[in-house]
Amino acid sequence: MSEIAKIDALEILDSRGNPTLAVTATLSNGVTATAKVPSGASTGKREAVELRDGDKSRYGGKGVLKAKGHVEGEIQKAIRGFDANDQKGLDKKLCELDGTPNKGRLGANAILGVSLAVALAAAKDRGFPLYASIVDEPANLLPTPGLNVLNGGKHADSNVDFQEFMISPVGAPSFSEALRASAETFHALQRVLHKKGYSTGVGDEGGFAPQLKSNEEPVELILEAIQKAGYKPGKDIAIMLDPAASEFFDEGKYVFAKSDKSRKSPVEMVALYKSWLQKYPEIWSLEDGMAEDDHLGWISITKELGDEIQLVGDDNFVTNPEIFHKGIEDGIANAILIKLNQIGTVTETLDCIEMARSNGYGAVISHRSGETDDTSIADLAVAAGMGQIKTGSACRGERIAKYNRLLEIERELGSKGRYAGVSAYERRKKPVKA
Ligand code: 2PG
Ligand code: MG
Repeated sequence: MSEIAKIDALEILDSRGNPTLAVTATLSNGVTATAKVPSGASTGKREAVELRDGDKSRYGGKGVLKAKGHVEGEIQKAIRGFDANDQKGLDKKLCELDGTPNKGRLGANAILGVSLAVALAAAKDRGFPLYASIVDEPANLLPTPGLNVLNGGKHADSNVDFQEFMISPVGAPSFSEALRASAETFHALQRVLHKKGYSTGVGDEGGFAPQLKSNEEPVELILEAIQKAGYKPGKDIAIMLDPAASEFFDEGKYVFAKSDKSRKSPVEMVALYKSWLQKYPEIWSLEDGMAEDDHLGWISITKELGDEIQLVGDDNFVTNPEIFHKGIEDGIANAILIKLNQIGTVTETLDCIEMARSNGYGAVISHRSGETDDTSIADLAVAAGMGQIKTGSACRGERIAKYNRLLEIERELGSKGRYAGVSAYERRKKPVKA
C-alpha cells in the first residue's frame, strides 16, 4: 500500500494568464505526480467554488495563495498517511473536511488539485496510465472530438453571441485521422476567413474570433471550410454548437447584445434552433441552448428536439451528481458536459459519468476555457468510455496537449483501440421535421 506522504502546491498561470494551482502529490515510496487545475469563464452559478484571494494588489484579486495554503496546511495534515489507492475514500474525506456543499471553504481548486494529483500518483505507482487506472473495466474507446474552431460569446472580443462552433469528425476511421481532418478543416477555415477579409486572430479556445454579420454566419463559413478541405459536411465532419445561453439570458429573454441586439423569448429561441437544424442538418449537438435559469425553456427544447439531436447540459448540471439526477428526473437534455473542476473531485466526476451511462444520457468530457498543459481529461475521456471530448480548436498549446495525449493513447492501445466516430452521432441524429 502506498500512502500519501506529502502534498504541495504552486501558484502557476493558466492559458489566460490568470493564476491557478499546480498540486504535487508525493507518495511514501517517492512516486510523485502533478495536477494542474483549469478555470472557466462562462461558469454555471452552482459550480463548486474556485477560491480566489480577492487581494486586488495581486493579479487583480485572482491570486490563489489561500487555496495553496489550504492544500499545504489543512488538507495535507488531514490526508497524510492515507491510502493513495483509495480514491473514493480520499475524495469523501476531502468533501467532509471542506464541510460545505459547494467546496467554498477550502476551494474546489484546492480540492480538485489534490484529488487529481493523488489519482495520477496512484496510477503511476501501479504502473498504469490514468485512463486504465481510474476505472475497473478495460478502457479502449477513443473519443470523437468536438473542436471549437470559431469562438464567440465570453471567449472572444467579437460580435458573435454564441460561444462555440465546433467541428466533429464523426466519419473518420480512427482518432488520428479524425484529428488530421479537423486540423485541415481548421486551416481551410483560416483561408476562407482571410479571403473574405475577416480577422484570423484566435479566441480563448484557439478558434478564430472574427467580427461577423450574424450568429449564423459561422455555420456557413465552417460548412464552406469543410468542403474546401475536401470533406463532406455532415458525413465526414458534423457540427456541434455551444451557444452558452446563460450568458445572454436576461430577465426571461435571450438578448443578442453582441450582434443584432434582438431579444428573444424562450419559445422564439427554440424556434430559432429548430430552423437552424432544418437548414443545417450537419448540426447534431447543441449544448446550453437554453439558460441554466430557464427551466421551462429546457423542458420545451428537450420536448421539441430531444429525440432528434444531442442536447448537452453544462451550466445547468455543473457535473454535480445531485443536480444532474434532478435534471434526469425532470426529463431535461439527453447528455451532460463533464468538467472536473465544476464539482471538484475525481470520484464525483466519475459518478456523474456513470449516472449518464445508466440513464441513457450521453457524456462529453470537457476542458475549461482557461487551461494548462495538464492532459488528464484526455485520459478521463478514454476511461469514461462515452465516446466524446471537447478540448478546443486545432491550435494553442494547452488545447493541442490533450489531442496529442489522445494520439499517444491511440498508439498505446494499438489494435485494442476503437475510435468512437459516428456512434454517438448516430444514436441521436434524426432529421428535424418542420
Ligand atoms: C463551456 C466551457 C468550455 P468555460 O462553456 O463549455 O468550453 O467554457 O470553461 O468558459 O465555462
Ligand atoms: Mg458549455
